[in-house]
Parts: sequence; C-alpha cells; structure tokens
Amino acid sequence: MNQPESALFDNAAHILDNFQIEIPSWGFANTGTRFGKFVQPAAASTLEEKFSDAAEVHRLTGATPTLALHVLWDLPRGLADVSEVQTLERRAGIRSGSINPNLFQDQQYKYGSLCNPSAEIRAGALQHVFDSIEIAKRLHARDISLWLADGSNYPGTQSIRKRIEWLQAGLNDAHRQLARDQRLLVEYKPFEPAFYHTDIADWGMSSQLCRAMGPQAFVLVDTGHHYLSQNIEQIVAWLLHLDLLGGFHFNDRRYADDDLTLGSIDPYQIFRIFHEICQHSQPSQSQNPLNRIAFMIDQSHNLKGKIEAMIQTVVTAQELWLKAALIDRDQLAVLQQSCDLVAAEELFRAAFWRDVRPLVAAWRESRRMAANPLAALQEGGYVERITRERASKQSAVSSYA
Ligand SMILES: [Mn+2]
Repeated sequence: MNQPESALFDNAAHILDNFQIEIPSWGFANTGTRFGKFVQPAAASTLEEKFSDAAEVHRLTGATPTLALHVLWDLPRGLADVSEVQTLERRAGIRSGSINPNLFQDQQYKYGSLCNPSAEIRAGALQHVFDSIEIAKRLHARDISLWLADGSNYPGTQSIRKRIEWLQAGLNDAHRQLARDQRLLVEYKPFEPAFYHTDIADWGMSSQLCRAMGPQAFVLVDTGHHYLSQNIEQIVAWLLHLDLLGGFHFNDRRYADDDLTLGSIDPYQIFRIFHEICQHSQPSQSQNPLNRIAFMIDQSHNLKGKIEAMIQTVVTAQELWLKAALIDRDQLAVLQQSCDLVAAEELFRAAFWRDVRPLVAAWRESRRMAANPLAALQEGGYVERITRERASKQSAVSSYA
C-alpha cells in the first residue's frame, strides 16, 4: 500500500473497529406473518440455540457482541431465568443487549396495556415493565426497549386523551425504577396492529413522553415505523438536535413494517441516516454516555435462512456505515455554505457509490476474520450441522418467536 492508501485503510479500520450493531434473539427463531408461519429446520427454538447462532454471526462479522432479548419469549419465568441467561452469555461469549418487555401478546392486552381502560390491566402491564427493568439490572443491560401495540381500530371507541394521561403516568413510574446508568427507549409506530389510532404514533409523541419522563428516556427509531416517503433522516437530525435519540431498530421495507433485510430496498436511506449520525458524533459534541446511540436490528426473516440473512444485514450495515463515515464533511460543509448544489450533491452521491467492499474485506482479514463472511459460513458447515441437530425438534410453534 502506498501512503494515501494505508492512511485510508487505517481510518477505515478504526471506523469498523468501533462499529457495533445488536442482533435480536427473535431473528433466529421461527417467525411468520399474520397469515402463517413457515418453519425452518435450522431455526433456533431455545435460548441456548439463539445465543449460539448469535455467536456465529459475531465470529464471522466481528460487529455483534450483544443479543437483544424479549422477556416473554426468552425469559418466560422472568427473573428466575436470569442465571440461565448468564450461563449462556459466558458460554457463547455474547452479552445480553437491550431487554424488550412484551406488552402485546397476553389476552388481557386486547384493548391495550399501559393505555388499557382497566386500571388493573394497566397495573399488570406496568409490573411487567418493572420486572423487565429488574432483569436488565441483573444482566447489566443498559437499555429497556419499549414498544406498545396499544391503540384503537374505530373512531369514538376510546378516549385518546385519557389514554395519553394513563400512558404518561405509567411511563413516569417506570422511569423512576431505572438505575442511574439505565435508559428507557420508547418506540413509535403510526399503525398496526391498531388501524385507527396508535397511542404512540410518531416521534413527536414519543419525544414528548420522554421529555416528561426525565433524562433517562430516549426515542427509539424503527425505520419500518413510518409513513411511506417520510424523511427519516430529518427526524434523526431533530432527535439529535434535541438530545433525544436513543437508538434504532434497523430494517427495510417496501410498503409498511415489512421487516426486510437492512438496505435491501433502499440502501441510500440508511446511508443518509448514517450521515446525520456521523455528522453529529464529532468530538465536540456531548459526551454523556447515556446519549450513546444504540444500533439494533429488528428483522424477522421467514423465507431466507436466518443466520445467512443476519450476516447479510450486518455486512450491509458495515458497508453503509463506512461509506457514510468516509464522507469528506469539511468539504461538504464548504459546498453547502456556498450553495454549490451540484458539487455538494455529487460529493454526497460519490460517497454513496464508492465501493468500500475491498476495504471491509481487508479489515476483516487484518482482524483474523474471513474476507467473505457468507462464504465462510457456508464453508464452516455451521448451518448444516444445526439443521441436522434441530430438525427433529421442530414442531408446531405457537408463540411468535
Ligand atoms: Mn422495532
């Protein structure tokens, strides 16, 4: 390598060393659509298998040291399951990531959880959030990611105003349970499963709830939870401006909350989001560790192989992150200031079209990983082995993940 090439490699290697993205336990389990579930012989059906699959993804990509857990699916006995999780963490070399309460699957949540008209059901939902916070404390997990499926399907059938008050009161109580180094991340979604109103429909509602809760509540942006053509990077820029961006659930979509592989439909959108974050994370910015942005994946692949899809996702994220991180932002600022529109756009576009794959491959080899993780997965025989081992255990699975 000549001088400029080796400086570029060093810079890229530094960027990639510092890039981590959290993968979800439910991404390895059999999942489906509301029409049905297609069972895969290699899917994980125990938490041990989910940790094992996560370790394989981390071994091949070097970027996924943590696994997001779903309390109902992964710790069905709640706190009683914590010690087993700790054993699996040690065995797999993977740490527990964000803890996700489940406030949508029980029958009692038919008309909502924290926004349910029944005080008793609201209290039960809140207790589950408290338990989730306690589980997170025991597992040294910083983030509790809250997604409410609450809402209504028909105008006039629920009091939107009362539900706001119940929700804010419950969230305030939850915030008081947090340890000093914990955060509550609040997701929003404009529709589905409710189709008339959802109780946290957009980033404005989520931001307001977080502000009222206190300094440890942040907004979680799920890229699939927006109306079509919404400018997500502008929302990200605003949340950064307000110091309210807690993290992301990355996925891609064509129509609604499709949970497709990151970057498979619109890689330029993820690049634009990453650009806003890279722009923000200059050293001059706030160093509060609570403000560190959590990158997480929220995808469920019911047609693609689960481990293959997860590796594809992580590799795509690494490539898009590197493209965005390598933008010449000083030069871009000059062109923006002088309103040199075509030159500014060309600089931006050139960064997107730059082929960084050789750089990422060289980085992998320099870190003792295979240059091509998908090929290495196939050659290593992991999927073949688990297909054999797990095939006989697969049966009709009733829960979502
Ligand atoms: Mn999500």
